[in-house]
Amino acid sequence: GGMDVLADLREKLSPRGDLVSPRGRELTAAVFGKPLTPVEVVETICRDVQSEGTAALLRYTESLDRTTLTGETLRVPAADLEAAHAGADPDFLASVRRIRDNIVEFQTAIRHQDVTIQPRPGVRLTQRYVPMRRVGICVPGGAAAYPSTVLMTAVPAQVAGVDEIVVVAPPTPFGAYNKDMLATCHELGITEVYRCGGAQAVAAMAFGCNALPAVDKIVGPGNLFVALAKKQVFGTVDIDSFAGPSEVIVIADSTASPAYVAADLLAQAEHSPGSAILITWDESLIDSVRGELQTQLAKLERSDLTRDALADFGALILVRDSEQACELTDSFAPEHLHIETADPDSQIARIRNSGAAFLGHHTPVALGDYAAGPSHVLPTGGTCKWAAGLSVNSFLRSGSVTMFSEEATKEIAGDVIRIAEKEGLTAHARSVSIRTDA
Ligand code: HSO
Ligand code: ZN
Repeated sequence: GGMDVLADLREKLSPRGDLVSPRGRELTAAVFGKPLTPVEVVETICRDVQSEGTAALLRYTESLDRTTLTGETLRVPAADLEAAHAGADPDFLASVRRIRDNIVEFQTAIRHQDVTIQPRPGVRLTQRYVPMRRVGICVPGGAAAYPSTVLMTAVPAQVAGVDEIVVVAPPTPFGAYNKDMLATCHELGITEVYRCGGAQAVAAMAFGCNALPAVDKIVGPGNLFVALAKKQVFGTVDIDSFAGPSEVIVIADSTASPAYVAADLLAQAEHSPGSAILITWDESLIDSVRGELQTQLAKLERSDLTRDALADFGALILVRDSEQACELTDSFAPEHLHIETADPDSQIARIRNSGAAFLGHHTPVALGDYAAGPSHVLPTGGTCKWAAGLSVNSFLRSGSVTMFSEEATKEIAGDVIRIAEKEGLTAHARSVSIRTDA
């Protein structure tokens, strides 16, 4: 049944599973002189970077990323950022600016505002939201270049009012040497970009070193090593969610276009690894989507990678009705949910768990990936049951502010003293009575 298929997929997609390529395993075995599990690799790297700082960061960049850098060349020079921007396609930069405006508009609207109440005369209670001072953004650079990730992480941080934004990207053509990514950084006014990735970059940002001063929070996607490293340093710094492969569930009915649905599934599988699941109660849609997948796959640029991802992490699931589709979706708790039905509002109302939802036949997930306004950094692996997608509010820390007048303190004193005495904390009681006992 659909439930079992989804449970199997969840297991396979879990970042605890072995998602390291054979090449990756060989490389780490060579670097560490013995085969280590991904968790052991990450623990070792974090420990070394914490104790040796810049030297370990550069050493791992050399052995794992095959790039020799120094404390100076680790950071992308301002001239390179300017040159990338000057040489960028003007239409690309215009898109970047329009997208930035979309993100700013949405993130500004949802930004938490300070709340103050005066429940009684002389009592003022505030919850205030303070931006973090310095945050680090991981931009991937393995399988594809992601200027969109710079937009979807840095702009929410800027709207929050973060002072210093650091970008790290692995020293690869898709990463720190990618002109579009660098041009995007420059367009957004980001000046601190470092050529490092993997667990070593996460460890450096968490513990800080001469070449890369520590941040308060680390966000952004990455491979399994980045994800495990973020988990490892949580507590030293804050992190966003623990990101695994990207996922979509498409719920569709007979009003859906098989060609659209297939295109939406392929867009997710293209992330490779990416998981793409169709749930429908229309049997004929399963067949027509299967046919469309074959036709469209043949024409794709990344057709082999995408076909493999579909084979490993794809599913077409037939259910009884809309009700069952919603139940299954809720239990899987997908990162992305796309509802291509006659009345998507009726389904979304019955689904609690999804990182981001896209409603209707004209709202492909790619709109959200690139341009709509909500961030595309979302909780994967079923973690949207308790985690939220990245937003401006991810970069704010809340704190309370309390102020009582003398009168108001006298009014509440009896309750405080009574409870303090029950707890045996007489100094607490005394700190109140010293003010109120005439
Ligand atoms: N779907 C990815 C984001 C992305 N797609 C970036 C294309 N570029 C995770 O939400
Ligand atoms: Zn995507």
